[in-house]
Amino acid sequence: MKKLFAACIILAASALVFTSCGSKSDDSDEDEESSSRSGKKERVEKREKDEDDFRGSKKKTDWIHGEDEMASSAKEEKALSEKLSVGFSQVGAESDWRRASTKSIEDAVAQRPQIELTFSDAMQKQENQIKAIRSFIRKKVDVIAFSPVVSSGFEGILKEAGEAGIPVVLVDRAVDADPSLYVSLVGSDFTEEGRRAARWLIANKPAQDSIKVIELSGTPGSAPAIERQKGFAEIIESTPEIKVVFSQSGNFTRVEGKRVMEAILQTPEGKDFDVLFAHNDDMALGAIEAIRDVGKVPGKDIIISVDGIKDILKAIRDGNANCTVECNPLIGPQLFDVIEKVAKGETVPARIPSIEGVFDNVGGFEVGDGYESVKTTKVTQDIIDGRKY
Ligand code: GYE
Repeated sequence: MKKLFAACIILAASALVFTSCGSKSDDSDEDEESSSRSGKKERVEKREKDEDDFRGSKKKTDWIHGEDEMASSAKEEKALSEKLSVGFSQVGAESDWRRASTKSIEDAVAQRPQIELTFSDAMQKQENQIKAIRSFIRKKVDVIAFSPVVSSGFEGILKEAGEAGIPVVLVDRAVDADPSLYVSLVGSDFTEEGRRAARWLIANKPAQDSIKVIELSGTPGSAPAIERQKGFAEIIESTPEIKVVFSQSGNFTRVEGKRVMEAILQTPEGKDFDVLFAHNDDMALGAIEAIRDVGKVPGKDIIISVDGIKDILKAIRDGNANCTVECNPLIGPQLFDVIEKVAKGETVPARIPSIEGVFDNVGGFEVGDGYESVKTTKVTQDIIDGRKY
């Protein structure tokens, strides 16, 4: 709880209007009146109430912002009443990708004064996320957005949001629930990312009869872990010499990636691996440390991962890793475009994909799906310098 509170403070300090830490007291009065909020009058009433909530929450964080909430003039009152309140529940801060995604959301909000964001960090726990979403419903925000920690188990809370008339936009990860329970999913195609990783491997595989792959998978039950594994398996299926000999979760973090790899490297099968496929760069970077620690040379075996963070691009440049399939975390602007449309009642596509490439130490390999051509980009210093995360 302390940690969670600390995370909340950090986020609040970075200029977000922070009104929920998913704390117990925040969630105790869930049966507050649920409103349909369809009519204009209700909307206005709700906004007026939001205004009060907003001022109330501001009071709570006053010592951080050093603002005088009593100073709001009639003009400011009006501006507040026109705000669009959004509740966003983030997975956590487990990877560089995730931190870049949070930053992108903060930056997008900073550009849009009309957005009043309530940000909550789930610290990789679904229960925290459900609590946060419930508190957004209670607050009667205009739109709820969240990046689900895992795929299953969200039906109930999505139904609660639906009953309260609050549209939900999914960010980055999908849920295993009736699609009518949310309006759109803004994010990457993880299955295709897994396929791209496998296509790259097939194009660059060592000439030997048996190729042993270690797979470091992401958070169990999360959409990127399930789908990257599926896409990778689908493509290597037709190349019988490629075999996944270990598939273990490193929970998308560097620390766990390293720990799991250390254990695998102690097994006879793991010791002689040929390829590491990590579901994200952070786990690959942890594994590279583990490989070094046992006196092996990273880069001798093939290392492929997903995300495209600066640190892995450097590792590719230095010959310590081979390929990263890009997954774009900078979806803040795209997300708030969608949210604003949804709030206006406009129709938005059910699926909004991010545009992504693939980086390696060679360049020019075709890793597309046969319909769309995707050629790998060789990592250069300019690319590393231009990377924001
Ligand atoms: O690949 C990983 C992160 O959901 C796409 O989550 C995201 C994944 C990303 O922690 O680094």
